Order: sequence, then structure tokens, then C-alpha cells
Amino acid sequence: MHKPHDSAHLHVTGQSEFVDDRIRMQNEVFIEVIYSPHAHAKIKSIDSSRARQLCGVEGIFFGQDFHENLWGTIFRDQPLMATSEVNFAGEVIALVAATSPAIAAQARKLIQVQYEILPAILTIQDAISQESFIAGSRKIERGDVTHALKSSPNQLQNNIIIRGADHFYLESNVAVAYPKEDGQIEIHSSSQHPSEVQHVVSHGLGLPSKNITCIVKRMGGGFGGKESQAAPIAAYAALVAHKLNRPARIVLTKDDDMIMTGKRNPFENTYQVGFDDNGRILALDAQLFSDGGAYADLSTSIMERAMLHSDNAYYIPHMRVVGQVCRTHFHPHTAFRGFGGPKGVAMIEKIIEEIAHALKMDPLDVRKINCYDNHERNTTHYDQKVENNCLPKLFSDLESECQYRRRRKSIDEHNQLAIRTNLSVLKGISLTPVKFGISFTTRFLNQANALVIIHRDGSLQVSTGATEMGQGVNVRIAELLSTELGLPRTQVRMMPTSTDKNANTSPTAASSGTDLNGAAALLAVRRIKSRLSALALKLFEIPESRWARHTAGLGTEAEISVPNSIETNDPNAHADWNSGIASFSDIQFQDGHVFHKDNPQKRISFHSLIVEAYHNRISLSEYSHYKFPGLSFNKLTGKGDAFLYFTQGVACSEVSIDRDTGETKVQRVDIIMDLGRPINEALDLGQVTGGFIQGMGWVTSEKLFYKDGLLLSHAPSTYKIPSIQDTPREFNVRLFNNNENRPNVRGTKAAGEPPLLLCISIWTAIHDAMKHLPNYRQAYPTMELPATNEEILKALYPEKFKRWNTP
Ligand code: MTE
Ligand code: QUE
Ligand code: MOS
Repeated sequence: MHKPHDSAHLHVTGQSEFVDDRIRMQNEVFIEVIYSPHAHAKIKSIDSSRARQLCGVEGIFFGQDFHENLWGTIFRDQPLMATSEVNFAGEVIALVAATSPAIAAQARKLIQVQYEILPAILTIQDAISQESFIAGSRKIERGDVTHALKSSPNQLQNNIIIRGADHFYLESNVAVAYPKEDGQIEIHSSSQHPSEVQHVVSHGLGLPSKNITCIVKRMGGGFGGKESQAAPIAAYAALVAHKLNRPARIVLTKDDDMIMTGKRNPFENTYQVGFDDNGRILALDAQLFSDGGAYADLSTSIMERAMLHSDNAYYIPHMRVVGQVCRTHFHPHTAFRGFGGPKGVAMIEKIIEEIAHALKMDPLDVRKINCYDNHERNTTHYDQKVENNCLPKLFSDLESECQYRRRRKSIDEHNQLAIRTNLSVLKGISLTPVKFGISFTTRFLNQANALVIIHRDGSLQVSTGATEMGQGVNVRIAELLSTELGLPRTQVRMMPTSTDKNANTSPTAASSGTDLNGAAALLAVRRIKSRLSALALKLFEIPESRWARHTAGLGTEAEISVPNSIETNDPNAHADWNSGIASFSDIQFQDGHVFHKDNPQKRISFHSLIVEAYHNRISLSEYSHYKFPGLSFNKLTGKGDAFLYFTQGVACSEVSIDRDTGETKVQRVDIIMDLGRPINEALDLGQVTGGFIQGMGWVTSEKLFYKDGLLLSHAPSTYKIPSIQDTPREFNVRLFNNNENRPNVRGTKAAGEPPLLLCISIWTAIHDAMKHLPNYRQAYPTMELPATNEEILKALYPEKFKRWNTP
């Protein structure tokens, strides 16, 4: 049974409340931003006198107005507003607050900033040659790579150029801040990380955290873009609210949001690979360089994940991967669905294609021969064992289900005919896997807490640190809890995320929202359930006339007392989530009733039990903390268990490309994903489909155009995200049946990011379509990622486009 998203009926009827839907207060002010159009410049002077004269302008604010003008999620290296020098186009210099959005917009135009333009670093290559880096270089290594490369029968070396992408969430960055009594501020933000907002505001304004509450009800999409970068936006609203003692609202336009905020990190990776005549990889030496932009943001963690995913699904006995984040003069790049994963995976999948091309093999055979197995070839280059590995089965299932071999043959025949007879359409097919590690690679982030309240009518309010961005984390947690208590999902209300209920939380990121917060909430519910079970056992022995609801007011009966919780508080005791709670498992919670499994006829309604619990002074609330067990990854050695488990999947994509226009059409996609035991299959299918299509945009049409570091493609008119017309003509998605994911809550697997990485199959299928062309019979086609129409034309007609260089 497919249960819809809990906000679905609200979204389609326009009733969902987003931050900017909050009713405006009478004395509220509206904030506009003033940012640099230059990538690197000295600020010589700022003249705001004309803006100040405008009627309705209530204040103009600068970096100096912050108590501490500094923030940064991992490294605190970024000013909230630039004061003397700007380091990227879109860097905020000033805020203007006015009584209406129109006046604020008018005032913004009147503020004059004089710049002295400085030379800017705008390519990874320039950053490397000038040694402009963020943090040090990192290395993960196994075996003797140098020797194994030298002794390999075949070797090749090449590089891959990967561009960024915009998150294109529908709701731009937004915040409203309310000043409250006694120096408190309440901030409503569209953020994946309310604790970070609280933290940044607290530092920025010099107020203790106890004075700052950040509330996140929902986002209109986040996709990683609101993990770190929502915080300074919220700090702007908080600053103005604090200074003027009036509510303050900031709502970025799409254009401002795209220009100001960071995107997926571009990468340029080089590699040397050694392999045998069967296509088996013997050694890989890879160097990863990313464009971090002007400040650190999350780029070092993103690089780490890229390094940890450079193996993707393949066992590589001797492997070295070195990573370095470059400091350029672009907006600080940030988390984006998949984090670093897609940049490692794109590289290794290109390598596989090149090996197949060199050996004249089908790339699928090269993939299968290198795939992790369940025997000896099942440890990663960072020494984590790939447990419960489904990849070989996923490969063989999809190969036969989508009739890969038959279609491969007919596509090859079509291409030969097309080249002989000069037909414009070429076809390509490619089948690629994903193995995505679930956990934050920074261990301390893998914790969550939850507050569960059962009210006297038997309905629940649940608060966790997870934020809802459309992915359905609220539904998943509500279903997890309602199933545990045998109640309909509608009996559980997920409350807005708020730092006054759930503190010290991690961002809702790394696909772990449900895994962490759902587990914490389930622990809380199980504690209450153990008390209720103990109570039920006693109630079964007592005639109903003596129950507390009739007697507690008079005090005629002795109170029933139960142990506070029969469960251990050690979350690691829950290493196996498939087993129920040990004690009281004889008491069943089903269909709104509670009964002993040996006597199902004798039932108490859940509601009655709650009423009895209340009248016997048994607590109906719990607060719980949970952490992933068993993580041992050591960043200094690059070794250990970095992940709780892996989400795996495979996709086969068929494309056609038009040799006259360079246009790609995705004709057919088949996906099988292993999501363990799904909590809500409909939601998971939505995540798989949506993630894949979002990735498809990145690998095909979404190209960011900059001029001197200023983004020119800052609206859908110039930045091409996939439309419904671009989706695969035939799209088959199915989930793989896997009951064995014991480490994770209820045996489920995270679905948020992993499916995005399957989009690489489209990029490799585009290459596949070209390989029959005379100029690509020897050399593998050279294209950047994304393979835009222009990029495809360039690869088709390299001579013609030799002098044609896009910015
Ligand atoms: N799905 C929707 N609809 N909107 C989003 O913003 N973000 C993705 C993914 N799916 C996103 C989404 C990203 S980047 C992550 S990390 C996960 O959802 C976060 O949520 P989860 O951990 O609850 O899966
Ligand atoms: C995946 C992620 C994140 C990550 C590591 C991952 C992420 C994130 C951080 C991070 C790291 C260090 C910090 C910090 C955050 O690491 O989203 O505050 O000090 O924020 O593998 O998604
Ligand atoms: Mo997702 S990129 O981890 O927010």
C-alpha cells in the first residue's frame, strides 16, 4: 500500500506553510543584499548616503555590525559580510532594511561601492600553479601502487573534467527573525541545519545559544545547498532584527540566490591505471583536485567522500588516491546530493569505459569482472569490508531484465548502419552501478536525538533534529513509530524542527536523516512501550472496575508502578534492529489495541492504556539519543570502517544523440535499487526517480556560464534543468528485496543521495554512442561532464570546433 507524503495534500492545495508564507508583522522590515559583482577586489569606498535618505529605509548594515564577523561549518574562515576585500562575485557587502520590499530594492540600487579589481583565480589549473589551496592534501592508499602499475600488462592514463551544478531548489534562501524579550531571537529559516543557524547567529551577534532558537518547519528543497549556506542568510535577518528590535525578513530572488550561493564542486581528476588482458584492474593511482571556491565551506569533507568513492563498485588491489581542494575566487562550493561521491564515481566509471575500449570489450564485462564479490575481493582501499554485498546479483538481474545483450547488439548494428549511410542519430547504452557509503565520514556527526510525547488522547507529537526538505523524513519517522505502536500513521504529528527541543543536532544530510533520527525516535518509543507493556500485563489481572480511571481520583486503589524502562540506554545495544525488544515482546501493539500474544481476545485499546498510564503517574514522554555503532575511520591513516553500510544499485541507460544538433534524448532507463526493507516504498521510488533525474541534469544540460567569475546563467532561461520532456521515454524502477541490512533501523537503507550517482550511466552511454565513429575507434571520446549539446558537437567535430572555446 502506497502512502503519500504527509505534505502532499497541502502542497497541491497551496496550504503548506513555507518561511515566506509567515504572516507579516506590522513593524516588520525587509532586507535586500548588496554584493560584489567582481570575483576579487578591494573595497575602496561604500557610499550609502543616498539610500539612507530614502523614506522607509530603516537601516544599512555592514560586516562591522556583527559582534564577530566570521563563520564556517568546518573551518571558521569566512566573513559573514566582506569588509575590506571581496573574494567572490556575489559576496555580500551590505544589507539594507526597509519598511517594504519595494523600498529595500530601490535603496539597494542607490548604494555605491567603489572597487579596485584584483587578479582572480578562476580555474583549478591556475590555483594549482599558484598553490592556492584550502587545507592540506589527503591520501588514501593500499598496496604497492607504483610497483603494481609498472608490472601491469596494460596501462593508460587520462583525466576527467567535471563541472559544477546549481541546486535549483524551488524555494530560494529565506529567513525571518523575531526579536523576543530579554535579548532573545527566534529565527525561522529554510535550513537543513538548524543547530548551525543557531550557532552562527550566536557567534555573529555575541549572544549565548540559550537566547537563540532556530525553527525549521520545511524547506522547498535543499539538496545540500542549505546545509551550511542557509546560516549566513539567517544571520542577516537576525542581525537586523537584533539591531532594530523589529522582525526582519530576507527573501532572496532566484537570480541573487544563484549568483551568491555555492554549487557542486567542480573537479579535475587525473589517473594512471594498470590492468590485465581480461580487463581486471591491478592498480590505480588517482589525483583529485576540486574547486572549493573562496572559502572552505564543506569542500574538505566533500573531497574526502570523493576519495572514498573512487572505487565505486570495484575491487582495486593496489590503489592510491590523493585529494586537494583548491582555493579560487568563486562562490564557496558546498554540499550537493551525493556530496563528493559522484566525482569519484564518474572518474572510475570513465576508467572502466576506457579499459573496455582499449581491450575491445563490452564495458559491462569489465564492470562485472572488477565488481566486489563476497569472498576475498571485498575490502575497500580504506580497509572496510563490504558486508552483505548485493552488487553481483544486481548486475546479473538488471542485465537480463533489461535485455542488455540483445539491445547492445542492435544498438551496435544501428550505429554501424548510421555511420555507413550517414544517418544523424547515433545510439548508446551503458549499465553502471553505485555503492554509496551511509554515514557522515566525520564520526561525531553520526548522532541524533528525539523527543516523543504521547498525549492523553493517544495521539503523538514527535520532535527530532531532522529537517523536512521534501524527501519525506517526517513520513518515514511517523511510519516507523506508528507501526511500532500499532497505530495509524495519522495519529503521529511530526513537529517543526526546533533547537529548543533538539539541540546539538547534525545537518539533515549524508542521506542519514531517517537512519539517525528515526532510530533515536524509535528508541524513545520503545522505552515508553516497555512501560506500557508492563502496565498492560498488570491490567490484564485486574477487573476493569478497579482501574485507575475509575479509582485514581478517590485514591481507593494502590497505584500500579512499572520499571522506568526495561531497556538499556546504550544505543549500541541496537546493533541489530531486526530483533524486537527483548522483554515484553509477548505484549503486542496492533490495530490500536494491546494484548498478550497467548490471549489476543483480551484486548485493551491503546487509548485506554494511555489513560491508565496517566492516572498511574507513568511517564508518557521520552527523550532519546542515538549514535551509529562501529565507525572506526581514522582520517590520518585513511583506514577503517567509514560507513555503517552501503546502499547499492544499478542503472542501464539508453540514449540517442543527434549528430546535427548534438541533442541527447534519454530513450530508456532501467534501475534496480537495494534499499533494504523500505519504510515507505512510494517515497523511496520518488527519491530514486527524482535523484536520478536531478543527476541527469548535471551530466547532460546544466552548464554554469561565468564571466570573470560572475555567474551569467542565473535563471531557468539560461540554466537548463531537466523538464518533463527530458525524462526517459521508458523508465523502469524497481526495488531489490533485501532483508539483511541488520545494522540500520528496521533493516531499511538510505535512499536520498545514492540514486543520483546512477546518472553517470547516461554520461557513459553518450560516449558509447560515439565509439563507432572513425575518430574514436582507437581513442575514447573526450568530453567534459556535463556532456551538453555543445560538448557533444565538439567531440563529434573536433576539427571544426578546435578554436571554439566556451567560457
Ligand atoms: N529530496 C527532496 N525532495 N528534496 C531535497 O532537498 N535532498 C537530498 C535527498 N533527497 C532532497 C531530497 C539530499 S542532498 C539528502 S542528503 C537527503 O535527501 C537528506 O534527507 P534524508 O537523510 O532524510 O534522506
Ligand atoms: C557526508 C556529509 C557531510 C560530511 C561528511 C560526509 C556533511 C557535513 C560534514 C561535516 C564535517 C566536519 C564538520 C562539520 C560537518 O561532513 O554534510 O561540521 O566539522 O556537514 O561523508 O554529507
Ligand atoms: Mo545532502 S548533499 O548530504 O544535504
